[in-house]
Amino acid sequence: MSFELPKLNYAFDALEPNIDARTMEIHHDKHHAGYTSKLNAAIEGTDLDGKTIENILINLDKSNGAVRNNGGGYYNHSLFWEIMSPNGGGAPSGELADAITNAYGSFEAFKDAFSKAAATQFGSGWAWLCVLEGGKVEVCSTPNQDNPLMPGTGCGGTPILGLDVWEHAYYLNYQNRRPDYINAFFNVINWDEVSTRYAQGK
Ligand code: MN3
Repeated sequence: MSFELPKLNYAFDALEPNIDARTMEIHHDKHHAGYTSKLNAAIEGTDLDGKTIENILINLDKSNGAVRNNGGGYYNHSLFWEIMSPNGGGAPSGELADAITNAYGSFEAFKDAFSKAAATQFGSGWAWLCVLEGGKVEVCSTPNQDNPLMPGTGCGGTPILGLDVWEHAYYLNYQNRRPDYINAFFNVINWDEVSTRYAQGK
């Protein structure tokens, strides 16, 4: 059994002007496809073959660079496409909104904390919102293709929102203006999907 590149639920240009079509096409069809095929090559014939991606990452041997980088890349991008939508933006409601308010005081304060985590992740990496057991939420960031499912990242819980801050995610349209890309990301967040993941993960 091997992993398959998931299809996007929307067209490459559907997130414009926040994320441009060319970036989406290269990011999905080249970068994510590359992580997928390299992950499959790395696990073929090993005892990881046939396991779920979550199981592989939770039990990861971090010295296995091929599985760490490509398994992380496979999982992170699969999440990333789903938590964005052409009909996204705004703010969450219900129990996720309550959890964010409990942790950060307000949605705006959460947005500041998440944006800061994304802006200050040095080099390539990801910013995350995670749900911990009991329903508490927490912002963190990881380098490269690491993610909070992996052991010993300093991030805990289950990721329910993630933002790719590798330059390949924004450079064509935003060049060095990472903060503008982060701000635009908030216009396309699919809070219904994030809320579903919160309910499943808490
Ligand atoms: Mn990427």
